[in-house]
Order: sequence, then structure tokens, then C-alpha cells
Amino acid sequence: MRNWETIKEYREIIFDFYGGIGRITINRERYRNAFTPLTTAEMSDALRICREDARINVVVLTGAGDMAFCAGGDMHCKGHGGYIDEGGVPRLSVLDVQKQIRSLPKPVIAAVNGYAIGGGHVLHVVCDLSIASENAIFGQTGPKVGSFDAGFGSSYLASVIGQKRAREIWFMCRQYDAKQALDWGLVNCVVPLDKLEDEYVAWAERMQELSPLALRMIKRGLNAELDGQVGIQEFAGDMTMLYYCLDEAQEGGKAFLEKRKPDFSKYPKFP
Ligand code: S0N
Repeated sequence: MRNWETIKEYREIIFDFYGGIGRITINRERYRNAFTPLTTAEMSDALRICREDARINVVVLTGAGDMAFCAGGDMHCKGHGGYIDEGGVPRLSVLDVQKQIRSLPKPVIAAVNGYAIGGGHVLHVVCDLSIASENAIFGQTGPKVGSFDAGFGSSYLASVIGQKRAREIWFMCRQYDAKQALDWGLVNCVVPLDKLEDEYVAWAERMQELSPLALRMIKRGLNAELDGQVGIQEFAGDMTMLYYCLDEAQEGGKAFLEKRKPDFSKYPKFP
């Protein structure tokens, strides 16, 4: 038994910490962990903390109980223009969560412990790695229930498993078991449900033995290829961060403040 320590209390998620891992658990077991605007707002807040908290090296996203990872947007909230929040405002705020997961400069593992359906399926797709339990079920339902995700939920899905399979998932709205998901490369591995926590903790521990900056740059590079200007901007941001760690970058600023010409001649120029 691991002693997970609560990071912050929320109403619809559990956010806890163990051994360098920040774990976000959608806690709406009664509704197969379908998300409301409050759930996604809380997830956004927890992901922001994951980015800021230097103790957290790897993030895990999962669902409460042993039936579902996430069954997508809560249809009780679906109204005109989006999912209606407690103030009556229609929102599609899971899109912000997707973007946060992709741009978080730390690995994010989806621990898929049951149904990953609709917007819940997209959530595991946008995570860097997906570890599934044997009872996991995958699928999109949009065209059946009156919605679609033509963003990461389809284009990035196609990058992961190929265009034909992505189109099949969306055009047929079938459900796929964990074995099929593994065969298609939709998940990284499948384990018995009672071994799921051991498995994602082991993967997180392994990644924590490796260079965090190297992992960060790999994630940026893999994203940049697909994310256009936004991907390049994030990659370039990290390059700027690294450049600022060099004396060469400091020299320019120092020279300005000292009202002299900068001398960049002493810095190495590798071939
Ligand atoms: C997951 C399923 C297959 C599980 O079936 P099972 O085990 O037979 O359980 P049920 O009896 O069906 O469910 C138990 C209780 O949970 C409720 N429930 C389940 N899913 C939802 C849900 N999504 N919303 C609200 N309630 C849900 C059931 O109603 C049941 O309650 P009771 O006991 O009162 O009857 C099965 O439950 C299932 O098929 N669920 C629906 C899955 C689905 O279609 N999800 C898609 C929802 N839509 C989206 O995700 C939209 C995408 C989206 O979010 C988005 C896309 C692009 C841009 C923005 C957005 C955005 O919304 O922000």
C-alpha cells in the first residue's frame, strides 16, 4: 500500500502525490467519471499546480473506482453552446485540459482503468503514455450522441493509430477492448486491474531515473511536428530557457546595462 498524500482538496477530482508523481483522479464514479465544467476546471487547476510544483516529475491521470477512466462530458450538463456550468455559462473547457496535458513539460500517463469513452477517450489519447487495465474499453460516441471532437480527438488520434483506424473509430462508434487497443498502438501496455497502480508507478519511477530536460525536449519535439506554430513556439520557448542558462545570453544583457558593446567572440561555436 502506498501512502498517497493529498495535494489539494477538490469537489470532483482527487489530487494526490507519491514519490514524484502527481495523480489526478476524476472522482465521479456514480457517472462513470463523466466530467462536468467543474471537473474540468478542477483538472485545469491541478495541472497548473503539476507544472509549478518542482516535486512533481510525472503526472498520472485516472478515474475513481474499477469501472471507468472517464465516460466523456456529463450529458446532464450538455446544453446549447456547450456544457453548462454552475453559473449558467456554456463551456467546452475540456479542450483547455487537453492543451495543458500536451504542453505540460513533464510526462503524463493515462492509467485507463475501465471505460474511456467520448471526451474521456480523447483525454487518454492526448496523454503521453497510456497504461490500460484488462477491463478497459475504448471508443468515441460523438456521432451517436450529438457531438464530435475534430481537434486532437481525431487528428492526433490519427497520428497515433493511423487515418483508417481513426476514421473507423469515429465513423462506426464501436467499443474496443484492451487487447485491440494494444494491437492498434492506442495504449502502451495492458495489465490486470489490480496491478495497474504498480505498473504506472514503475513507469513513473523509471522515467524519474532519466534526464528530465531530455524527456521535456523529446516531448516538445514530438509535439512540434504535429502542432504547427504552437508546437514550434513551445519548443522555441524551451530553447530560449536553455539559452538563458548560457553565459553568451547573459553577456548581451550585461553589456546593455553596462552601456558597452557586447563581446560574443569568446563563446564556443561548435560545428
Ligand atoms: C460508459 C458506458 C459505456 C458505461 O456503461 P455501463 O457500465 O452500462 O453504465 P451505465 O449504466 O450506462 O452508466 C452508469 C451511470 O452513469 C451515467 N453516465 C455514464 N456516462 C455518462 C455521461 N457521459 N454523462 C452523464 N451520465 C453518464 C449513466 O447515465 C448511468 O446513470 P444512471 O444510473 O442514472 O442511469 C455508458 O455509460 C455510456 O455509453 N456512457 C455515455 C458515454 C458517452 O457517450 N460519452 C460521450 C459524451 N460526450 C462527450 O464526451 C462530448 C465530447 C466533449 O466533451 C467535447 C468534444 C469536443 C470539444 C469539446 C468537448 C467538451 O465537451 O468540452
